[in-house]
Amino acid sequence: MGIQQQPFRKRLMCETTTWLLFIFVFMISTIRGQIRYSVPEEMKEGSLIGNVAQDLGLDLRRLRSGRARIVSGDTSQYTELKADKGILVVKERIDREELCGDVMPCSLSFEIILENPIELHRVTVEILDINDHAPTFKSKVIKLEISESATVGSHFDLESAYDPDSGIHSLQNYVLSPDNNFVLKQLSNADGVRFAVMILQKPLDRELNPHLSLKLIAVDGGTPRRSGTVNIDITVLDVNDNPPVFNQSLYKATVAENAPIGTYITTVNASDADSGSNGLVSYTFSNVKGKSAEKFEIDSSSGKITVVDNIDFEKDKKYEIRVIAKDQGGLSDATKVVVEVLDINDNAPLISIMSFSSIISEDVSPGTTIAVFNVKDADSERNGHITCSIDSNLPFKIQSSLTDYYNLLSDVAFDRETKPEYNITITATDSGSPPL
Ligand SMILES: *[C@@H]1O[C@H](CO)[C@@H](O)[C@H](O)[C@H]1NC(C)=O
Ligand SMILES: *[C@@H]1O[C@H](CO)[C@@H](O)[C@H](O)[C@H]1NC(C)=O
Ligand SMILES: [Ca+2]
Ligand SMILES: [Ca+2]
Ligand SMILES: [Ca+2]
Repeated sequence: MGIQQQPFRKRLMCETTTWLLFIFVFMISTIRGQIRYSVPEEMKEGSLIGNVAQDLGLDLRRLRSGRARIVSGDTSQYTELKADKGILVVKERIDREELCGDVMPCSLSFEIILENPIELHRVTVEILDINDHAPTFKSKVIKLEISESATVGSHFDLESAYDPDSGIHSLQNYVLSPDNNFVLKQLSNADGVRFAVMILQKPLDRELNPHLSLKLIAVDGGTPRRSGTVNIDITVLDVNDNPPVFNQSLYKATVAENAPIGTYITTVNASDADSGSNGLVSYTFSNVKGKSAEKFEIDSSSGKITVVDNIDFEKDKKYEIRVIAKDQGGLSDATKVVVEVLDINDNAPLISIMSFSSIISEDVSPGTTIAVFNVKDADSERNGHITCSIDSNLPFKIQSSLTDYYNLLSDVAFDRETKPEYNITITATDSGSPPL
């Protein structure tokens, strides 16, 4: 045969096919008999392995007289020969995983010796695997941090599970749940250990889902199947993929002229869906100089707009301000704030005499123009609507001519001898409240 005898392992004897073949050939020539049994692992102490007496064709008396016993004691702890009954039983719990690990098939070999005359019988007990282990992961949770900009097809290596059982009872498959964003790719390395890689198939969006919670389940092929689970906690890292957005494209406000400095106008508001500095918005006016920018001020963090200079309706009736919101990553949005100035009655009418004949002849006919005057009021509407009057006892009247122009006319015939002189006061009044 040319095969050298292998040294027995210290505690366990797990043979290769070649070794079995060797034993077989060896036994034909030197050993009287050999028997083989198959038992599952984890059998109770005292469980029957086989009827040795019967299988070897020996009677119980011969066993007794030959003081039959097990030799090659390295694995003798597991089995016991009950010579009185001629049976072989389990003496101590047999754990296939401990005995053989990955080696298949797993068996115990020993000899039964009888004396007077000496007889040697080889017994091989094959230990069959049972599915007494579930696949397990070392960690309870796998934590991953993945940028929301990760491209489809990106790979994420996952911890593999371990199931010490053999063959079909060992790890067969991985399942990922839920599988919306990722799919699993299952691979085996050279020594047959199965592992899984998670592949991004649908882009992540931190604004939609900042945290994903998945389960990786490892399953064996037993009946019933056993499984082990590890949680996969994914933190989606932000990138600046959202600009700030104003909640209104136009903000309208009013302000009374002469409003004191610090008067509140309005608050603009832009939101940014990103987190941290990518979502931190600051507000500025688009133009730093110019009438609008100098009359108002914006709080860069709150968007609150207030008055910082005197507002005069007579100079500007409306302001239009462009406001820019910018995040720390440089993305921006713009909006328009229209501030309408409300007039208040802060201007009195102003009378100017354009022409005046201070001396008139007593025989002028009634309706002769004595003076032409102009009244101006810088306010608008009612605040600038003028009425002119004179003392009603005087023999004069006022007639409006062109816009803002008035004529002072004689109303009756004069008589110098009765009254040589009149002192006339013209009063111009606007319609504001209070009137000026
Ligand atoms: C900005 O507007 C949004 C919705 O329009 C609102 O939820 C948020 O509270 C506002 N922010 C401030 C500071 O008022
Ligand atoms: C926009 O935000 C401002 C300031 O927070 C708020 O007063 C206003 O109601 C918001 N407008 C809309 C349309 O939500
Ligand atoms: Ca198993
Ligand atoms: Ca097992
Ligand atoms: Ca942003």
